[in-house]
Amino acid sequence: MRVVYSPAHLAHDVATETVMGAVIPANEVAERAERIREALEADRGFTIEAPTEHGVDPILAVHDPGLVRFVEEAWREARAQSIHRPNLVADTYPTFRMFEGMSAEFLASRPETRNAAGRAGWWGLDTANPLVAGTAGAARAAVDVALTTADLVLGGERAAYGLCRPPGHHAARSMAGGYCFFNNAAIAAEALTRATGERVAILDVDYHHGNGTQQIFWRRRDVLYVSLHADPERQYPFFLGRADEIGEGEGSGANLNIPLSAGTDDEAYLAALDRGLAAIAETPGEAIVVSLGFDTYGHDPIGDFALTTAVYRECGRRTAALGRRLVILQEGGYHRPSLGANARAWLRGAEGRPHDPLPAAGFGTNGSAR
Ligand code: Q9C
Ligand code: ZN
Repeated sequence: MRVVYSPAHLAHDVATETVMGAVIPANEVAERAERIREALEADRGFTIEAPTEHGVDPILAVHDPGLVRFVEEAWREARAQSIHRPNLVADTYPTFRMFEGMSAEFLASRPETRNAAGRAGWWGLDTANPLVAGTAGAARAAVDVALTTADLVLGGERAAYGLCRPPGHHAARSMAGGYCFFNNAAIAAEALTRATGERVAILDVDYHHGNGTQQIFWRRRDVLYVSLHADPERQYPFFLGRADEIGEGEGSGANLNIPLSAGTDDEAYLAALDRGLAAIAETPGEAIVVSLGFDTYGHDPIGDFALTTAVYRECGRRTAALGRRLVILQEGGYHRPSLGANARAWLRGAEGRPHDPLPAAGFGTNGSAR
């Protein structure tokens, strides 16, 4: 399988994040993508190539120009305002309750704040996406990785994999969040539907609900969004991801959320995946964008599912068995020692190759069976 990767992600070198106010070592780190790259490089069935530049237009096709400007300018602006922190992270967010009773007209007349910390709050969802000097370049490269992967599939590949970092599925049209800046999968899906004139499905198997992707395509019938994720009742992003969110207007029925319980194991997960795949099979169109996360793994530090490495091969196999073309893009997954084996298992499954774990990959007892 052809794999698209850019070393530009290394400059998004975040060191810390916060959990309910407490500073912890960052989960979304460069080592994640490097582990996956190394595992795929060690397998002769994968070839790694660089992305080509696609410019800003495909980003503006799904994102507000203000968000794009914010990501590109924020670091320089913070320095110019004598903010010399290691990360730019907001601490003040404009909850809609702040504006209760104020008209849409009045709110539209409010100027965007020029303060860098204020802007980070305006364009952000949460404190989990620190912005650093290299973030803008990395986020742009991740989009190029996604679009180049889509190009490979448009050019005839049955499946291709884009090693995107930072991830994207929490980023909405006008909002960054959850380690995400630009929504790589949404940008790729938009490019695919424009290029083919056909409907596109997005299958989101990251542990978290892809609130950004859902928001972007909420009223759209030409992009079907199907997501398996931890029930937002107990997990980030808390305010979206419930089963009764089906889309609105033209998009009514083109959004399928499958929330899952803590402890979800291989069997329960495969049953849920079959439901998601059945919904895709009912919708016409040739391309599927897969938002692939491994935070569903049993040892993931921020997830609570119980999946094994072996089941990722079966997930890849069942997804490919739909017979459609797959643009597979990396989202989350934070148990670094297992990431390489898990990605390799999923991608080999998607190619119909046997599960054959790398020896001494350094991961635990979970999932090296067979
Ligand atoms: N600071 C993805 O998997 N909340 N994003 C974590 C700890 C945010 C996960 C709380 C989790 C975002 C792409
Ligand atoms: Zn996730």
